[in-house]
Amino acid sequence: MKLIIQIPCLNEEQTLPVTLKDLPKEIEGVDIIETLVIDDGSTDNTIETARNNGVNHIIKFTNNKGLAEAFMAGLDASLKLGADIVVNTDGDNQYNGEDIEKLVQPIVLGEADFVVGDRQVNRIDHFSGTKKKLQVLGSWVVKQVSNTDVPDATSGFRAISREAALKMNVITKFSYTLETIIQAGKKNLAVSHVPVSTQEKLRESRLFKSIPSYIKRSMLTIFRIYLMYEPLKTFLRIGGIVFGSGMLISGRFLYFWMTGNGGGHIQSLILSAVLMMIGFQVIMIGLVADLIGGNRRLIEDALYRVKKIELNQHKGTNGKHKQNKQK
Ligand SMILES: Nc1nc2c(ncn2[C@@H]2O[C@H](COP(=O)(O)OP(=O)(O)O)[C@@H](O)[C@H]2O)c(=O)[nH]1
Ligand SMILES: [Mg+2]
Repeated sequence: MKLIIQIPCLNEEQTLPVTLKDLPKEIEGVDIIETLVIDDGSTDNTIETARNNGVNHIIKFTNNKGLAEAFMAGLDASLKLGADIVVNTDGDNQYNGEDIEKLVQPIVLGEADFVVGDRQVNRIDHFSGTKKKLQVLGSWVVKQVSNTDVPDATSGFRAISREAALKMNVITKFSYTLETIIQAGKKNLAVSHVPVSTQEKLRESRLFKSIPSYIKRSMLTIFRIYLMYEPLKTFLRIGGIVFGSGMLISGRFLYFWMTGNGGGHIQSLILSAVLMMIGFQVIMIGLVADLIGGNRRLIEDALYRVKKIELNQHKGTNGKHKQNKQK
């Protein structure tokens, strides 16, 4: 069993050495542990630092592409390197390397495909009251829309099985954390969580810039991903409410009309017709979105199979390289 620990980094030369030093050298049930740093266009010496501290694999982006893209590039490279499990951790030593053993256990034992490290946010001293409340609320929303019971949705400390990594397709730019959980839930992967400890804060968070922007981006991500997986339900509800209101107003008009007081209610009749038309359109959009959703599932399945073929071929060429070298 091969484990690759991936660390997305943006200017982490100060904190990367401590992070790397804390990573476990051996774990029960795992034969090989390797490290992978994804450098997202850092302007400091992150790459040299990674090299000097014995990182096995480095991916370098020429410019800053954002955390979600770095995360996906890491998963892709880990699959090509033959990882059976991928662990994602942060370059600022927020998470405790020792906990990686706990994090991968459910996957090693074949009990889970996707394990999230639960920081027990309320216990973190350096999080402000507002940040704690926001994280708890965010996690609650993610729980509702994803049908999972992950208590700490924004935790970047995760273990992912090879199978789950093959199925992940992150499309939002902001952060992979919420999207991957919703996807894992909607794709029926075995999602699990374990309590983990956090370390002393070494620097300010770069993702949590301001509260309003954080809320806006998170809500937008959750809404988009939910809509992608449940378009019919969402549009049926919205359309149903609008159409229903129109029907009620129509009913009221009919009542007046039948009791001989139909005159003077034309305005409400127009309103009711408009509402019913809009409601009907929204329901129609839901049907179209549902058809597109069906298509997406087919595309995702094709992508999954293509990735598998690609990885098999990759394994073949890698083997050949090795043989050539031996000659
Ligand atoms: N690839 C990439 N990584 C980033 C970016 N911003 C932050 N990170 C990395 O994401 C991880 C978490 O970032 P951090 O600022 O500690 O946010 P926190 O999770 O709120 O503490 C660290 O390993 C950072 O190096 C970015 O723009 N691109
Ligand atoms: Mg941090």
